Amino acid sequence: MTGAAVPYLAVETAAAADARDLGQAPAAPAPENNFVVQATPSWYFIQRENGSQEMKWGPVGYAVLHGEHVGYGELVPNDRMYIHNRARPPEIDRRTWRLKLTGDALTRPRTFTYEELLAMPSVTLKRTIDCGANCAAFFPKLPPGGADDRWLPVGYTQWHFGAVGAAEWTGVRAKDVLAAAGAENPVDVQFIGLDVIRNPSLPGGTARYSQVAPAGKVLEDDTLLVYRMNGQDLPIDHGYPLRLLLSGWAAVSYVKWLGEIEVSKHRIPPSGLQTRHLLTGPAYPEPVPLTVGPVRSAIEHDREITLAPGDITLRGRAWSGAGAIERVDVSVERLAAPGRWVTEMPWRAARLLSTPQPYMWVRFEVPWPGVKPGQYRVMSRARDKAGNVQPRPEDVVWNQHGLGYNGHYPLELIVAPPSDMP
Ligand SMILES: Nc1nc2c(c(=O)[nH]1)N[C@H]1C(S)=C(S)[C@@H](COP(=O)(O)O)O[C@H]1N2
Ligand SMILES: [Mo]
Repeated sequence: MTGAAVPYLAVETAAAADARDLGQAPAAPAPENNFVVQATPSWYFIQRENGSQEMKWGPVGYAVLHGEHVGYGELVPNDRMYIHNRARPPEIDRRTWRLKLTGDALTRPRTFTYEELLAMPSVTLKRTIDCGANCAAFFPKLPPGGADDRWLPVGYTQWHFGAVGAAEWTGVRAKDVLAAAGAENPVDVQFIGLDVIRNPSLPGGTARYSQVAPAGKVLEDDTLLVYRMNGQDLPIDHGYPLRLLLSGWAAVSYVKWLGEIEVSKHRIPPSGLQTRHLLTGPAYPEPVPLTVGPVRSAIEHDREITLAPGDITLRGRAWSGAGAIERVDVSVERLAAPGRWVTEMPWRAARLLSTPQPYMWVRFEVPWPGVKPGQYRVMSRARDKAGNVQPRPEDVVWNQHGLGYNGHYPLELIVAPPSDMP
């Protein structure tokens, strides 16, 4: 390690750092990681698949920032935010880039330059961003009750708790942009990205990433077209130069690298990849779009980490697409015999570390005193102000695309004395 020479160490992969130490040029990204542009060091990210970089929760509670060991504040630094890309981000020059406004609900269809958007009134909001498929790995791989082969799971990213983050977003109101193009009685709005996704199951083999949202949601005051994240230009992997932010909705609809917005007087039926973002399965007679993000929470530790015995403080964060968090409870089980978990600490109210804000995660902590060596699992269960509570894992409703899992799934931790090995 070069220590003091690298004040903010997250921007290098281990391989790049090795190459630099050896005086070599950094290597090109490996083909299995070519859907992401920035460095994603393995001490801050887990690569679930190409383009799917999960945020590790350990560094959220305890990370090296500016050379000091501290947790993240309420916002995740840009270079630590999870990434979900279906293709390599398009190369965009914002001097020639245009946002096209099209569709039969516009009386003045037009384009916007980057500067024109920047000149419009700007809004800055703190918002959690949570992948609709976050926690998908915790779904049983078959629907409860049967191996009906119509409902075998299709492939989806096996996220654990870390397809989530929070940032301060700056942009223009979508409604101002629609008004400047003369929108009249819009019904549905389609947001189309400039990335081209290749998948043999798509008609023609390719599609642009796009999502449809009802005009009612798009015209809300906190629906933004975002160009800044935590005060900086949107990073390439997060949608440079412009992305959508639909406050409270699952991030699958926050289209990145926006190129076109189609404003329609009619319903726009889901097409292409959009059909994978619907809730389908035995519990859904008709496919249902995933809109509002579920209430979820996570503990600020990586899986199966070893903690020292003694007094432990469990910390975590809870969030909901339906608004603000109301309370969080935490419980702990201990492995008493192989396969047999017993209650170690019954559900106990956690202390919220700030006043919960709508659509922002809130930090919580709970003391866990006098912990003895053993194998434990910790669960956090959040409730939002709308009354939604995280269900028991066995009560989560299965769906074929692995969306919306929010059971209070356990995180396994080991408590053991420090090793006396040299
Ligand atoms: N154009 C485009 N937009 C996209 C995606 C994508 O693959 N292409 N992924 C979506 C999904 S599923 C998620 S969870 C969020 C991830 O945003 P982030 O990578 O900035 O965290 O972007 C959404 N917007
Ligand atoms: Mo996602």
